[in-house]
Amino acid sequence: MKLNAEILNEQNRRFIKTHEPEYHFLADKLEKRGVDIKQIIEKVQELQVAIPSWALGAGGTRFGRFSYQGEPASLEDKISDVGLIHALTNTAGAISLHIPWDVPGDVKAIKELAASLGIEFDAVNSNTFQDQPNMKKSYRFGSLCNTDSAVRELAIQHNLEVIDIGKKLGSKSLTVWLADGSNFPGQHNFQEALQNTQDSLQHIYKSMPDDWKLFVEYKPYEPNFYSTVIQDWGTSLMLAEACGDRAYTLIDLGHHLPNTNIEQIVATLMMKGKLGGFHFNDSKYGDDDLTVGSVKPYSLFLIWNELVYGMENNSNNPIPAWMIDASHNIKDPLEDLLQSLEAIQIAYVQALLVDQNGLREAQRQQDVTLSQEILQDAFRTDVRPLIREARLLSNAALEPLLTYRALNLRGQLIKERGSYTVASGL
Ligand code: AOS
Ligand code: ZN
Ligand code: ZN
Ligand code: ZN
Repeated sequence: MKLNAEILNEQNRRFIKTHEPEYHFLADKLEKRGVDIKQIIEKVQELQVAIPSWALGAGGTRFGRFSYQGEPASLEDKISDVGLIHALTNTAGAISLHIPWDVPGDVKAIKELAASLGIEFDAVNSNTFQDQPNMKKSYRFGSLCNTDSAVRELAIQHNLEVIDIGKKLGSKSLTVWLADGSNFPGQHNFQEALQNTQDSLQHIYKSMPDDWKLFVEYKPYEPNFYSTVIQDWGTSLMLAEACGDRAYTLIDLGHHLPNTNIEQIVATLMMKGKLGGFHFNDSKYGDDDLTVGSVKPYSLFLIWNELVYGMENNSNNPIPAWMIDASHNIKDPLEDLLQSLEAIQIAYVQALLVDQNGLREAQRQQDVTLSQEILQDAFRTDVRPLIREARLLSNAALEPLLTYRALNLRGQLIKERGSYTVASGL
């Protein structure tokens, strides 16, 4: 199923009367303050967030999984789902694959399908946290960190295969997230586990093409509950530095202990030019992988504020590779992703509205109250009309979620794919 401009235009007609006055009211107000609306709209149109292949089906917990009707059953289905989200929002122009969940059969056909929908292949993800059928050795006690060199070699070779698949598709980066760690004190020699991991990552890094980036993701706990080899941004940064210039830290918002100041981590890494990848989600307790902005929208704004500052001031840092890393158990996964994309855009635009000069001046004057006011003024602006306008100008949907429902897109997917589907991979 494919959406075209005609279908979307017809839907947009229903909302245009409400949109226009709301947009002009906001645009006038901001322009009077000296905000360059055109530039902000362009930035919104440029922002593209990759969708991970595993977010397109309903996820689950260790207690069970409730499948969602009409889920994608193949890589082709997953790409066309991302195509739908991208047509509605003009913000999801990339997909991030997980190997071996998404090994492409006919590479040429897959590439053509993606290109026809305006979808690029973002970072490829390796998987050494699950054993695959017929493996000679097991990852039970870790992969790149394992005390057994044969297991480490197996995990390294897997990463090289993932790079090969990515090369064929046109990906330019590899994301490594390791489940490696220990469940009980004494299980690991911490130094040996870290050293093995570093050696293995260096091997993988050296095997990447010259124009590729390596993203090293950290996470404090889970699936291991006593120690995790790459537990925090410091460890990730250390490993990235040990690998080389094209190795970077990847921040996943859910990978922090409660109340960690993530925006400060963003600032620190960008100052060093080492923030390469970014996984959006939200959480209350741990790696909950909930809809972006659903629990802590002000934190999301403060994080974007540092991202915007870094993009404007740290030319040594590449523009991070944006991805949503969420996985929902009970909602329609496509609706969940539409909500996440909107939340990302809202926080981004609010951060773009921060009066940077005023803030720097207030900071110099040690005016704590004014500094806080400047941030909160931006955060409390309802920027949705601006985002709608950006979508309208890109021939996308003024109201993606309402349009998705009005067109009964889930119903059509169920008709095509059937009611009792289980997304491939997970
Ligand atoms: C795991 O917790 C990490 O967030 C990974 O980035 C990702 O979710 C995983 O590779 C998919 O299973
Ligand atoms: Zn992640
Ligand atoms: Zn995670
Ligand atoms: Zn997560």
